[in-house]
Amino acid sequence: MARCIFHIDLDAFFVSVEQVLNPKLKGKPVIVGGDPERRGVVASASYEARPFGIHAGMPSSKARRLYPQAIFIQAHFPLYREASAKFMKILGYFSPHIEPLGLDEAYLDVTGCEEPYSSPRQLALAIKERINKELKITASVGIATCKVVAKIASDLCKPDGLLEIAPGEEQAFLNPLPIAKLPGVGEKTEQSLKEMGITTIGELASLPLDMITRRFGATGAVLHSYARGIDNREVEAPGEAKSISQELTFAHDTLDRDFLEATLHSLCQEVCQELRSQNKRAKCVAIKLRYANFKTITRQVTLQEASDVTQVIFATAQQLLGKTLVKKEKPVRLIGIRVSSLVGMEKQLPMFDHMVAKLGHLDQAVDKIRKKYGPTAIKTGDDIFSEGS
Ligand code: DCP
Ligand code: CA
Repeated sequence: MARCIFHIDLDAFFVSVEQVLNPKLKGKPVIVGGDPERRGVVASASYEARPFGIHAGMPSSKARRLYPQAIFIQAHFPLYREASAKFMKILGYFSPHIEPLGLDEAYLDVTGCEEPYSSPRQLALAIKERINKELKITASVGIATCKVVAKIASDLCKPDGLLEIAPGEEQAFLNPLPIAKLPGVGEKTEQSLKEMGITTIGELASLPLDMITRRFGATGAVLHSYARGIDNREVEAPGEAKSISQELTFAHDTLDRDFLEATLHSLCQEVCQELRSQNKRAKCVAIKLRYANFKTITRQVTLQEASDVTQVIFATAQQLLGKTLVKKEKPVRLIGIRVSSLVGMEKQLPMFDHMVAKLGHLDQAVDKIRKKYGPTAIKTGDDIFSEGS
């Protein structure tokens, strides 16, 4: 299933916070930053000041030369931090998968979170509306199947914008854009690329990979895949574990479906026990199969609600396995399970499903006994089922 990633960025953030406190500043050329007399730099410029060439990072003295009538304000960081905390909290109502970038930007993975909205676009509008209502600040949202395209989209639709790049449209969207729009292309890389005759993202995408890696090394390979709209990075809070996985290579390749399921079950148990010991739940479940000819495939699905319940994770993995095996009748040499998009307990909604809650209590009891008496001390009904089948 294609992912649905939002990049949300508040417009002229420092300026917008100042305008909320002093509404007389609204609609005016406002510049927040260091003192022009003291070699300060511009931190944020209102959209009314930007046509004069004023932008963040420029010396304030230069900004004043370009636009003497502009209103200069010193930065008030505690106010911006307070607004930032409110912003991130709002995003948390819409998806547990938030990756903040600085104070006023974040990625949000909303795959499977659209409910009760009719589309990602409606969800994005609801987020924008909520930010506007609570913070009185406009935000711009880019929607795409990956982070890099979502980020470029939000940048292009500023201010107060919403730009959705449909799955499959990534390359066509990126092709005509100047390479400087690609995150990771700074002034130096832009210059080097221009020397190679590359000015657009499409031109970079169509170059052979080895030509780019010879010139820019591993960074070049990353930029090349971004230029093609390929970015597998997950949305994750900094410092959080990416995923938990277990896999097993068989002594003999097998086609035995029951044996594969039983193995998958025991791998799920190990992974879920690890999840619970880290106080985490997983939103994504993936299985991996390597066939006798070493061809390896993965299949992934996003759960409605994050879970650490063995039976829930196993049932999902089992379905993925079933779908995969229907299509391929080739002997399998390795099977694996990976859970990702991990969320902490504090971000969890209460468990509404009574049955799932009960299974969760059972897991906790089993964990306790296994911790005390070893992994084979207790068997649950589904263990016995796996063995017997
Ligand atoms: N910032 C800064 N110095 C910079 C760039 C940014 O102090 N060189 C601060 C001030 C900005 C905030 O970070 O308000 C967010 O940076 P952005 O690049 O997102 O800029 P803005 O939010 O001001 O404008 P935009 O509407 O383009 O997002
Ligand atoms: Ca911003």
